[in-house]
Amino acid sequence: MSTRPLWIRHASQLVTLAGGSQAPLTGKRMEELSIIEDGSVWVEDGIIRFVGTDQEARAAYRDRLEEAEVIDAAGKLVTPGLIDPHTHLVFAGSRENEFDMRLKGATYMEIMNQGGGIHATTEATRKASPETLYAESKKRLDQFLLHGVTTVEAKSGYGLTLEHELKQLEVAAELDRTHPIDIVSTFMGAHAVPRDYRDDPDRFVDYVIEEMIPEVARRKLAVFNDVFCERGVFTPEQSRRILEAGRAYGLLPKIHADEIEPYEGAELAAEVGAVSADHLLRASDKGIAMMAEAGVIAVLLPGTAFFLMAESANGRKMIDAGVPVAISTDCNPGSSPTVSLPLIMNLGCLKMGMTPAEVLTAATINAAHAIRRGHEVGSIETGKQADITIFDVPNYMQLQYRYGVNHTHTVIKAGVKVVEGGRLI
Ligand code: IZC
Ligand code: ZN
Repeated sequence: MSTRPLWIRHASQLVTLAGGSQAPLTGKRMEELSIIEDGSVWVEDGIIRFVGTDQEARAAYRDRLEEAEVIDAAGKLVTPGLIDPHTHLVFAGSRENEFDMRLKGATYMEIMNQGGGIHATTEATRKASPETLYAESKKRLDQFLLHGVTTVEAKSGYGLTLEHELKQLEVAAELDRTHPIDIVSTFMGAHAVPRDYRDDPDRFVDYVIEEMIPEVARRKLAVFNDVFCERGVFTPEQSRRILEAGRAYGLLPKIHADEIEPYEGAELAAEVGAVSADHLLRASDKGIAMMAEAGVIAVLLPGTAFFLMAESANGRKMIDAGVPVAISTDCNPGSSPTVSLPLIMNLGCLKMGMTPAEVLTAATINAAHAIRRGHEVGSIETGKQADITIFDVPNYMQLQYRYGVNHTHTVIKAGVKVVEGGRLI
């Protein structure tokens, strides 16, 4: 089916992020945004067909200019659609009571050990029907889209039984089919040890390995397999077993590593060849060096550190050590209940020592690689899917500088306009 071409014209800055489709950008290359002024993009059948200056586009499409629907991006910033590579999108309920408890001095882990935290969300998610979960999660997805995000990763991990993990993953699959945002699913049965397995966590690990992973893989409900490797949750040894078992079924490893305490999670990520290690607030220098060597992507979540009142991961040190860095909201009901990836990018600058150029790379092409989509999305290049966001600021630095405001103006998903003038269409 052929549709009318879409022609984005006169972008004040067209940030293409060209050249990173094969592998994530590292080191100094994270600042190479490949910017075109008075930029122009020609989109046809959902695919980017031409990228250049307005003058070049006019010459290339001389005979067809009248055919196209024009989007005037004068005075605006055009970037690849933002990509969020770490969310706990599908859940029920809310935990503002824990926010209040934490403000009075309780810690995240204390609340979890008393049956709150992930356990509270698990209880609410088990009780919720697929329809309720779908409706709640769709609201969040709409908000992601309104913030310029066109692809998200989504984890299970609030079911913690085969039945309820499958329910969460089925809802994510249904959202992927019906919502403009593309969803890449991660199985995270090892998100917490359920209360009824408290006295024998290894028995739960066996259950994840023997019953959950094979069924999730058989139903093709996930691309990745993730584990919360943290003191008091899953040990590095248990995490390794779970990640290796997943890999045997074709699920690629990801890991929640060194979030609350140093626990050699970064080292484990490198040893198992994880696609990404996420959080890394307390990662060791040795772990960071091992990740750089193994090419493990660091998915950094400064909103979580902010919301837990903890010190952020050292993004600067990781980039300087050669680790490819991506950035994400960690959208979840406990430690980061936000969908604003642009706000998280601002925290990347202020709390992790990254530059506005580096955080933009981290939220586009490197984020795409963190979910194995670097060949399809994450940059504005000929042949790639036309996922494009237009912000109402004249340059990429203002996106971070004028913080706390949603500057998203227009969002194009697979060549179709889905947000215009800051509203869903
Ligand atoms: O619901 O608390 N850290 N998992 C690991 C989370 C935060 C999500 C939650
Ligand atoms: Zn997480």
